[in-house]
Amino acid sequence: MDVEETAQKIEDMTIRGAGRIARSAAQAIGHYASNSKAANLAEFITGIDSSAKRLISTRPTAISLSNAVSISLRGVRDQKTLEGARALAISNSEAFVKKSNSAVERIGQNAPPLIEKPGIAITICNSSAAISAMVACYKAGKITGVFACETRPKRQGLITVRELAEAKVPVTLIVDSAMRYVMPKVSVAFVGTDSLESDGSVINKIGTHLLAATARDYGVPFYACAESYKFLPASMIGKRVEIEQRSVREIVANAEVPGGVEIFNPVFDRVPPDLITGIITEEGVIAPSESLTFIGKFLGGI
Ligand code: RI2
Repeated sequence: MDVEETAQKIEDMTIRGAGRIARSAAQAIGHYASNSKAANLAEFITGIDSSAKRLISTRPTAISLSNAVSISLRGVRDQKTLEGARALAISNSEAFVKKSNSAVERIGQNAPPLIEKPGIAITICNSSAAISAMVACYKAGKITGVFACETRPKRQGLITVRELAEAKVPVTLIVDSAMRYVMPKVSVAFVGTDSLESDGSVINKIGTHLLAATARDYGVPFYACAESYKFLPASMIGKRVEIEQRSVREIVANAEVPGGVEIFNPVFDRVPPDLITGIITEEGVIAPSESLTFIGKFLGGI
């Protein structure tokens, strides 16, 4: 799929989920590199730079997107020939997609040993990394089922229940505001991650902070599942992840509220590190306080 089509599909959320967005962006860079009709290296670099800019502009919160683009462009500008630059962009983007897919699988493998006493899990939104963890835990006999929050306004919880049911994991759909009601029955929370900051804060779908605070109130361990490329390297120098606000039409249709009523639709929130038991990455499980060291070790050069 070319850059513009990919960008539009990310914007309208036909392509969604931080990992999927990242893989699609990397593939779009690969597509540009394979199909570019640039006459020389300079033209190729100009084109790939504007492709990168277009892709990164689509959604601000998922740092996986800009990291995927940076990783796909690694070393490309230093190439001396057009063909060298083309080949490197293609191989970088292919390697990113491969690594990303295997990261999701490895996150799943890292989850079951964390659970001592089998019980019910809870999740919010739809995360391929959290699903991987929950399916692996179920197969290992470490969870007996899942409460899936509906996740207003886009209701990605419906995708989660479908995916868990397909994997034969018993799942119960709840509205978001029922999370506290069911929490006494819950043993563990697994959520996905859009981005992470160096202090160990996790940015994920709106409602995730509420879920983490509720889990803490009931002594339920709270795990964020995150591929290593979801950390924001610039957070080491104080940059914070921007929280995306989307159209209010995702919440209500035009005629549903009187004119003059303001509607606010922030789609992510930030979970502070003290509410997070652990971050499950493909490189192992870390405490939020280890995030800074983790970024230095695995994201050097972005
Ligand atoms: P994976 C999603 O964002 C959700 O917030 C989900 O938890 C997160 O991406 C990570 O998903 P959105 O695109 O990368 O639905 O684990 O706004 O699939």
